[in-house]
Amino acid sequence: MGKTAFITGITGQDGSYLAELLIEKQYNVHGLVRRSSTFSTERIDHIYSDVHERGQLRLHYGDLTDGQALTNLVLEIEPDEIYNLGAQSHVRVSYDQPVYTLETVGVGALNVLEAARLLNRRKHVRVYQASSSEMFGEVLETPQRETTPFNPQSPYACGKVYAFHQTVNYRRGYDMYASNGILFNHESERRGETFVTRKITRAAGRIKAGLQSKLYLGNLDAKRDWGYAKDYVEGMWRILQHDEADDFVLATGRTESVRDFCRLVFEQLDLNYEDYVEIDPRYFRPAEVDLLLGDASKAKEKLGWTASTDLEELAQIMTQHDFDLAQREAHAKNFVPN
Ligand code: NAP
Ligand code: G4F
Repeated sequence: MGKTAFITGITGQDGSYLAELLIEKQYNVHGLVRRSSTFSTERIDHIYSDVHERGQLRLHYGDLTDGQALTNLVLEIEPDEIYNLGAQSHVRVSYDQPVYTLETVGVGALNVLEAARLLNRRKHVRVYQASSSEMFGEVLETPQRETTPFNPQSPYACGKVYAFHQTVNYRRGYDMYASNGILFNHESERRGETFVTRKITRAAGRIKAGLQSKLYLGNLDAKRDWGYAKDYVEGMWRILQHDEADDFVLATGRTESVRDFCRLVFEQLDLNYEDYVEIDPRYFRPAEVDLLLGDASKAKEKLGWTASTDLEELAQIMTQHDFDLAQREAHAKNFVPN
């Protein structure tokens, strides 16, 4: 029988790709989903219908902030591996909802570690914590690596630093297998539409299809190290297969600005971004992270992991996907039933 994994955040971008990967690897996958008045399982519905009969994917209602229910669930499922991907993951929103963000990102991670500690008394479990390059904030060293000091710039990043240290503390204090993946930005056609890359590819596709005329953005000069989410979930899995728990940076080693990404995407649709992009100060942040650039040489050496999709390819995948989507939208809009 395959291993059992428990994924928090399974309905998100990374959770959906990770569930696919683990199912391919014959895992039994359990996922935590929040109850909401409309379904939030769009990214995993196709997996559920494919493997439903085999019972390889099971979803459970819960919330990272409800530690008691989370512990009950973990003790019932008895996973071999826990991937804690659940979070209020939007940096800009974390300024509007700082306490809630800290509850999910910080205390939520602690709830997962506590549940794992209790399970660990009767069964060995490995925990992956979704740490973030945002923890480097106003960077103190470039490129950023595992030894670079953290200097967080947002409530979200402060929560991630807290969760990072708790993960290390549980590893040391309770001799648990608990690892941090310090992941730089990774995107895809499943990226939430309010993150900047997807906002750009969605808008460019809609502009090309005649559905939209302008794209309003904030700081175009911020630079990010952007990779493809599918490559990064493979890295998460490799982190938990390593013989000992440790912390790893996953990144591409290349940084580009938001402006560069706009240019790349609009050019693929034979458009000039300067004709469509306008600045709206509402999208500026109280404090900005100006530059992220990761050094993933430890992951390459110890895990054999590298990011295999470059930025041009990533932009192409997302732009094509979102142009197709916009064309379907345009078609549906113009469809007049008999
Ligand atoms: P995402 O698409 O925003 O997904 C977040 C997931 O967390 C969703 O499934 C969401 O559920 C769930 N969630 C939110 N609040 C929750 C709560 N209180 N209890 C339980 N689940 C909750 O994020 P992502 O891009 O896949 O990122 C995955 C993780 O990696 C996050 O922890 C993020 O902070 C971290 N990270 C991401 C990146 C990146 O570039 N993508 C880089 C570094 C680290 P709903 O569907 O119900 O909203
Ligand atoms: O796409 P973003 O919102 O991603 P950000 O803030 O880098 O955070 C993402 O990556 C982190 C890893 O480093 C994750 F931990 C986190 O969960 C999330 O996945 O913004 C990227 C940059 C920022 O500098 C922002 O100021 O784009 C700039 N930007 C410019 N205009 C915008 C916009 N960002 C958004 N979301 N929307 C805009 O209109």
